[in-house]
Amino acid sequence: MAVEPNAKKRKSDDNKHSTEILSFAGFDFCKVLKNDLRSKTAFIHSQFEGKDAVILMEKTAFDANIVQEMLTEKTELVETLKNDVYSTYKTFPDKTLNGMKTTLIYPATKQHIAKYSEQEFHIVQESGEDYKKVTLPYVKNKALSNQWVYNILNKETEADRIVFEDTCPDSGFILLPDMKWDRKDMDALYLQALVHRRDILSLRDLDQSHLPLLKNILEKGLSAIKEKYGIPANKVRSYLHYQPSYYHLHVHFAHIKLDNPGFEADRAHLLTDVIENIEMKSLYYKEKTLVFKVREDDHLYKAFLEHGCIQK
Ligand code: G7M
Repeated sequence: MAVEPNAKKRKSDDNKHSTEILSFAGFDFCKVLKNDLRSKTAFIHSQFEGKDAVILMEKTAFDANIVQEMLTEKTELVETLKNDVYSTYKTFPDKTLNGMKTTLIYPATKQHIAKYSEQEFHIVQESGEDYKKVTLPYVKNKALSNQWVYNILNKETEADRIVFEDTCPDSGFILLPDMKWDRKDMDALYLQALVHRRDILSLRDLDQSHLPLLKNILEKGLSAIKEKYGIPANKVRSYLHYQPSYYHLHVHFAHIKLDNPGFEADRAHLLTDVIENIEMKSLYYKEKTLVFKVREDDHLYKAFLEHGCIQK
């Protein structure tokens, strides 16, 4: 891991709760949790000031606007193969053109470390009864904290990133870029709509009483994206995750070109389908058996095993 000299920290402007870390000085490497070759992301367990950290280092896509700047003497080439008209090179562009994206989770919990570790997944079929008996107690006791969501809703963090807000306490929401989006590459557009209501944990809680909320998010979310980024509704996927990582209702809005593992059939539920299913049957998501995949060392998997709800 690259470690810059001189640990420097400064108070972040838009986050009252934390300091901004300016280099990796002071971070102790523990282990590579996962090396994802497809997304070119390394997931690293580290420690800083005695507390666990998870670092996600991602090699980002090219910004078409700066490719031209790379074709100068500032980019060093080291030949690795030459054959007839073909040659390959290790390429070292100027560091201003060669940034990576880092996501730091600090202090990280054991669940964060487990979430980003390489491991086996299992398919679970969760009936409405299983949800009440197994999943709900897990959500209440073991799920990841929603504090980051509340910080956004309270305008304590990321306030300058808000793209749209409907302040209605029942059907309102905040729309803002997902942490994973660099906000530059429009083909990778990725936003989250976080509802103001704090009593809806997930898709499982939704019924006909929530239709105004869901329709509002769909309609105003898409029109805000069109207005701010010029991307029309027919280029945007809107969906919910089940299981989500965070149990506070939120809707994903992503460009259809975005290649994201979050679209898998055992996780993504299109918002338009959700609305229509509930319109046909109010208790659809309370009764339906929902299928999802779960990590082997997730507490939820262990809870399903203990209740004998997993087919092996
Ligand atoms: O799987 P689930 O539906 O719970 O997805 C949650 C989404 O929230 C993911 O796509 C995350 O990248 C995104 N996200 C998570 N955190 C902690 C943050 C955050 O602090 N800020 C923003 N803007 N997005 C986040």
